Amino acid sequence: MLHAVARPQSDAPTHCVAEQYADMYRRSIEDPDGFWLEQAQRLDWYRVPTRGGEWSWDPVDIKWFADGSLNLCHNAVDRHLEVRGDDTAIIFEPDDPSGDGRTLSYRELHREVVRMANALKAMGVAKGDRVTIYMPMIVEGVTAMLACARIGAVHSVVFGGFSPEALAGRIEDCESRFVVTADEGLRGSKRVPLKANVDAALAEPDHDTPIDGMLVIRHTGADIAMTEGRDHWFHEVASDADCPCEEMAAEDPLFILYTSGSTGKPKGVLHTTGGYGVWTATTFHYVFDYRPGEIYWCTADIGWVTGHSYIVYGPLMNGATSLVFEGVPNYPDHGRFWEVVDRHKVNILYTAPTAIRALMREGDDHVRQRDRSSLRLLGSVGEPINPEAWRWYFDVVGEGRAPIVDTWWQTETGGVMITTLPAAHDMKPGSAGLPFFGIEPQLVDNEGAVLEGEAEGNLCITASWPGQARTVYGDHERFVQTYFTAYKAKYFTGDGCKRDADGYYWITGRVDDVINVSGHRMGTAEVESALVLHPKVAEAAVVGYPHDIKGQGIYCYVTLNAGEEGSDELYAELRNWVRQEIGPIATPDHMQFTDGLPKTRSGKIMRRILRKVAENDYGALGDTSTLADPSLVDRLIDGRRNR
Ligand code: 6R9
Repeated sequence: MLHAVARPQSDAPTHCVAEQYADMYRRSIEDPDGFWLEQAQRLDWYRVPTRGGEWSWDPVDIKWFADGSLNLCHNAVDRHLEVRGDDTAIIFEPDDPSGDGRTLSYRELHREVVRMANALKAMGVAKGDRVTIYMPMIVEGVTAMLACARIGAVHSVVFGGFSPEALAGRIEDCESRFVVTADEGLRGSKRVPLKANVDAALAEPDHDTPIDGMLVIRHTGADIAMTEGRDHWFHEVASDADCPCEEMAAEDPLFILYTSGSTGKPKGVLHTTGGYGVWTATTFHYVFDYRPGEIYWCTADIGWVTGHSYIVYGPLMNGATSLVFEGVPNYPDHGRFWEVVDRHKVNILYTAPTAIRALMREGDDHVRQRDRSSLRLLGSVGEPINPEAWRWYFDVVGEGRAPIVDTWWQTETGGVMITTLPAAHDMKPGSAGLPFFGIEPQLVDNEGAVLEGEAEGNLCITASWPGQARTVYGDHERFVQTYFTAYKAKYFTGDGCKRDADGYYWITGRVDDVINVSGHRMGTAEVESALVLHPKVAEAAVVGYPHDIKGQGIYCYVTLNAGEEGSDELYAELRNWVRQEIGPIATPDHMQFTDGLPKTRSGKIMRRILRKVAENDYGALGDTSTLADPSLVDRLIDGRRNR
C-alpha cells in the first residue's frame, strides 16, 4: 500500500477489525435502514423506531427514525446511573494547573444537570425555546447543554471568544430569549468578560429580541452588573427538585450551531435528536474504539461542533470519562498538554493540527519530559494535517505506539464521516482515510461529472446519514442553496479532495470562500463586512494564504475612502476593529492597502489573483486579460513585495 503506516497492534479486544469493517461497510450501504435501526439500539428509546431514513434531496427533506422518541440527556446521563453511577463522567482540568479541578461521577453529573435544568425552568424556559449558551470551558457549559436537552429546549452554544456583536447576531437570528453565561472566563490566565459581553450584545442598537432571563454562573468571582428581574445567579435559583426528562420525537430539534459559509452571515445549522444521537454514539464507539474505564480527552471547545459531538454527547452516551479542559496548550508553558495527559493518565487524545504544529515548534523536550505511556490512541480534526506534523504526533507524542485517526467531518455532518478505524486500517499521513459506515463519498468535477477511481475533485456525499443537519434555522432555502444545488441531488461539502488507488481520501481544503484558520471556519465575507463597516474603508477583499501554524492565515486587501492614507496606525486600528467586530479568531494576519481590487468588467472581484499574490506565487496568475484594469496586478504585486 502506498505510503502507508501500519496500524500499531494491541492485544486489547477491539470493536472493529479489518474484516468486520468490510462486512459492516457493505451492509451499511446495501441495507442502510437495517444497519442504522440496529445501531439505534445503542440508545434508550421511549418508543423504539421502526423506520430508518426517510429523505429526499430534491426537494430537501430529511428524517431518520421518525416514529421513535427519546431524550439525549437521559441517554448521556440517567441511563448510566444504575450500572455505572459511580464511574467518572467528567474530569475538569482548570486553566490554572494549581486551581480547583473537579471530578464528577455520573451520579454527580446527574445532580448538576438536574440543578441546571431546574434553574432554566425557573426562568421560564420551556420545550422548543432557544437558549444561548456563552460559556467558558467549565463543567457548567456541559451541564447547560445537557439541561436543555433534558427539558427539550434547543441550545445554541456561542464560542466564548466571539465578540458582543457576533453574539448579538446569533441571539437575534434564532430569537433566543434566554442566555446562560458566567461572570468571566479564563484562558491562559487572561480573563474574558463574558457577562459584560452579553450585556453589551443586548445593548446593541439593532438588537430587538427581548431577553426574558439570563442565568449567570459564578466562576472567577469577578464583580459584575446584574440587571434586576432579568439576571439570575445560578447558585441562587438552582434546585434539586425532581426534573424528569422530556420525551422528544426523534426529529425534534436538539441544537443550533452557527457556522461560517462563503456568503452572508453565519448559518444556524440545525440538528435533531434521534439521528444526531445515533450518529455521535456510533461514531464515538468505533472511531475511538473506546473501552470502559479509559480516560478520553478532546481539546476542542464546546463552542464548536467537535465539542458538542465529542466532548459531550458522543462520550457521555457511551458512558466514557470525558476530560473538560478550560486552558490553552501554551499556559503555563508548552508542556501543558503532556502534563495533563500524565496527571490524568489520558488514553485517548483528540486535538487539532494547529495545536500539534504549535507544540512541535517548541521542540521535543516538553513532550519527552512527561510520561505518555497511557496514550493508546491519537486523533486529529479540523483541517488537513500536514505529513510532518502527523509524523511528529505519531513518533514523538505517541512513540509509534498509538494509531492516529484523522477524522474528516463538518458542523453539518454532525459527526465523523471519513477516517481510518484504529484496529482495522493502516494509516497514511495526511489522508483522512476511508468512509465511515453508511457514507458514500463521491468526487465530481466542476460540471458535476462523477469521477471514478484515482481522481481529484469536489467532495460530495450521495446518500443521507443519520447525523446530517436537517436545515438552516429559519431559512430552509439557504440550506438548499448552500448544500444541494451545486450538484443536483448530492450533498456538496465545500471541500476539495483526492482519492488514491487504495480508495483513501485526501482532503485538499475548501474550494469555496471559506478559510480554515487554526481549524476554525471563517467566511471571508464576514471579515470583509467587518472591514467595510470602518468609516475609512471603501472596499475590502479577504483571502486565505498558507500559514505555518494556523494552516491558513487571513490576508486582507483594503481600499480606503478618498483622502485617506494607509499607515501603520490605521493598520493596527483596522486589525483591532475586526477583533472587536467578530472576535480574536478573526484577527487579520496581513493587510495590504491598495488603490483598487482586481475586478472583471462586470465588477466581480477576481479572488484567484488575490490568492496568488497573497501566496507570493506570481508566476501562476493565469489569465488577467478579463480584468477591467490589468495594470492593477503589478501594483498589487509591488504592494505585496514592499510590505
Ligand atoms: C469538525 C469540524 C469543517 C471543515 C471541513 C474541512 C475541515 C475538518 C478535517 C478537515 C481535512 C480533516 N476539516 N476536519 N479537513 N482533514 N480531518 O472541523 O467542523 O468547524 O464545521 O469545519 O473543516 O474543510 O469542511 P467545522
